[in-house]
Amino acid sequence: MKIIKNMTLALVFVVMMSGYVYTQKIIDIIHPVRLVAGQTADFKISDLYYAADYKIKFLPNKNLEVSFGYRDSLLRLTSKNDFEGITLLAFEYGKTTYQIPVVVGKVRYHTFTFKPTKPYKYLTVIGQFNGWSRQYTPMTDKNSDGTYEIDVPIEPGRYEYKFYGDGEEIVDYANKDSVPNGMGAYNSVIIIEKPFKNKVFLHNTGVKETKSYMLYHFFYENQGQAALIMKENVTVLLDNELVPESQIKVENNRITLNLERWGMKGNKLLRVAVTQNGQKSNWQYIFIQDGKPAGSGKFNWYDGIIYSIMIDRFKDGDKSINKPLVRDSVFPPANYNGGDFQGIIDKMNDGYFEKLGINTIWISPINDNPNTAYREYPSPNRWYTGYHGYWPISDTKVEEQFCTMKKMKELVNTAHKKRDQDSSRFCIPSCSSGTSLVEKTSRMVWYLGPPGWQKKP
Ligand SMILES: [Ca+2]
Ligand SMILES: [Ca+2]
Ligand SMILES: [Ca+2]
Repeated sequence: MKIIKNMTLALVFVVMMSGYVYTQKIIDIIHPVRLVAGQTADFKISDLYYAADYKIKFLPNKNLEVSFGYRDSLLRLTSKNDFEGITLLAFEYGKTTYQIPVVVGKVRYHTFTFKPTKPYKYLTVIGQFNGWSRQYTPMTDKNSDGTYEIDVPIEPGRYEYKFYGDGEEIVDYANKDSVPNGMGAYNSVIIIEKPFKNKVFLHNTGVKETKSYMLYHFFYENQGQAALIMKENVTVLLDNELVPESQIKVENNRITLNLERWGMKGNKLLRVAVTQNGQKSNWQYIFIQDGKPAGSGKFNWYDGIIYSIMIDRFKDGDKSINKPLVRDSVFPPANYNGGDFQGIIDKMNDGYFEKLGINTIWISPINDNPNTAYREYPSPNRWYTGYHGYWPISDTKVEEQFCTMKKMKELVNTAHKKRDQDSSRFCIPSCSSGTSLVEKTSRMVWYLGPPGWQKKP
């Protein structure tokens, strides 16, 4: 008996341990963080992903100085070595090594200069790049040669600007490029060119499958490129983990990833990007389901082409239940306009969504909203109704101007019938936020969800 008891305890321990290991897996996709070259930035690690705890260990990175405090879970990154591009910051958690993609970009400065014809006590440059602020960019003449200067950090683009001296706006007479400012005067114009002249793009050129491998093909396009790319220029992540170089082949700007099929079960995200001489390509994101790109087989939610319906504004299918608020002060576009469940059913039966290529419908909240109006606080203080559905007052009653729960079920059944006929999808009612009803409302979402979802809580 005692042995059995001990075995039971051991079993409980094993179960607990496996539970422990399970919690040590990061499910969230960690999105790239941005850093300015040569500068330091702080990131709250819990903003990057969720985990039961943040007892993680960062591995050294040649382009980043890294410090991490367990107590405040603050990650401090400084880019070093004048690096620009994409680098992966690796950390260990549980038994897995994860990667945080870090995108480092340099800030470009433009020097504005102005040689005034008379002395100014206070001179500054104002423009679209600084919101025409008269405070942030004062100009100085450090070498006393009569020309005032300032270096302004500025993104590529076209900007209108002026100088501002002692209460007076001054056009840059040294710059011939100016445009009327709509107030009877002129603004000077400057164009800041992009730092890289070459247009680069990473193309997804398809997938092939063999018995034990999936082969993902890409082509890196870069006209005027100095040298072909090598493996070290290619960043490949499967979920948050590094795809080792042994699985990457690069030849004449063509990239092939050889991924073993057995490791590709379930839903995964493949992310690929190229960075060369500081210039970054786009990211190619490929959602994968059991090794194949989502959409190549059975329906996946990533394939959902969503039509978002605000019920009241979509189609008035049943005029007998229209009951807009009778109140002069209600702003007419903010009153009920008559859209309802019947209108959506009619359009589904018309084949309207299929013609548009829509396979998923998302409808606004269906909960009963108050039959009164509320006034917006900021001016012009108009009165609004709850036509949008985001002011729920009941977690069981359906808004009477949309119809009844019975009609809602008819809508759901119509969508299901469509799905069974031609792979159209079902609608997901939005969940209201900011009220105590959120939890209950989201249960409603589950209950109305498609097959395969949790039926009832
Ligand atoms: Ca000067
Ligand atoms: Ca109606
Ligand atoms: Ca109501």
